[in-house]
Amino acid sequence: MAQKIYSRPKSLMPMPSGFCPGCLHPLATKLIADAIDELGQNNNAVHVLPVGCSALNLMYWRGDMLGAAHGRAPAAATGFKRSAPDRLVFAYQGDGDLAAIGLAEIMSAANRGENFTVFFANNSTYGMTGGQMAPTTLIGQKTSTTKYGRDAETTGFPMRMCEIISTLDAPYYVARFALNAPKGVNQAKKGIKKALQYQLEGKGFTFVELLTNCPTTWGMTPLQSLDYMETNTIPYFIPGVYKDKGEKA
Ligand SMILES: Cc1ncc(C[n+]2csc(CCOP(=O)(O)OP(=O)(O)O)c2C)c(N)n1
Ligand code: SF4
Ligand SMILES: [Mg+2]
Repeated sequence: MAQKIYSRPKSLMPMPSGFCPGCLHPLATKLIADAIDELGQNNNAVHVLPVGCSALNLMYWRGDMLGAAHGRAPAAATGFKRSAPDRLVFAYQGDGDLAAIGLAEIMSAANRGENFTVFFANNSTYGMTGGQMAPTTLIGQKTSTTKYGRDAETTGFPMRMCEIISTLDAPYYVARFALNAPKGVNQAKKGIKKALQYQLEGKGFTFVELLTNCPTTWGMTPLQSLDYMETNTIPYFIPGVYKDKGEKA
């Protein structure tokens, strides 16, 4: 007898995807939507949209959304959450958005311990605008603005946002997961749900980095991009839970 093994999360609309083939943004979005369903929050969640490919969720998200200017999602989320503390508020930002133009906003919101959740899709490039170097671009990674590979002498080193944010006193939960293989996807699913649960309990700022890809601007097939993540991205951006105040040491 046929058995149903998959259902579309309630928070996602029945639309064909506009993301490039093999992009991990839709998987990240689905994991967030699954967690929101499991927590029974699909009518209560507010998705703060940034600028970048993650903002394509504008077409797929069924629930309430709030648009923010480039990098300003944590500031917009702060205002919304403070005025409507019972809503489940999350921002879903790319690395150009969060670690470049929005660096001050994410650091300040984390440092204040604002009670919302930030999901950070780190694909080590500015995907939407054509694959320019981001603060998270790896040393040696070729982008449209680092034709010979990123060079630390002229552009510095890739920023590790989980490590930086976890040094602050206020954040309650800080973790990084890689979405290129099933093990990391399963861990991410649990971490995403945990972060949202902590927010519902009023614990404060929660931050989940999701290592993703951009096969289109990386100039790779989807499978090559997953291998690139395994051999290049993951050794530098080491997955793990960097802070969890709910777990006693
Ligand atoms: C104020 C402002 N500056 C620049 C841009 C152009 N812009 C649009 S998306 C983007 C980069 C997004 O990169 P990232 O946040 O890493 O998201 P990705 O597309 O890689 O998921 C930039 C610079 C803009 N829309 N607004
Ligand atoms: S440009 Fe990159 S990040 Fe944007 S949808 Fe395509 S593969 Fe995904
Ligand atoms: Mg990016």
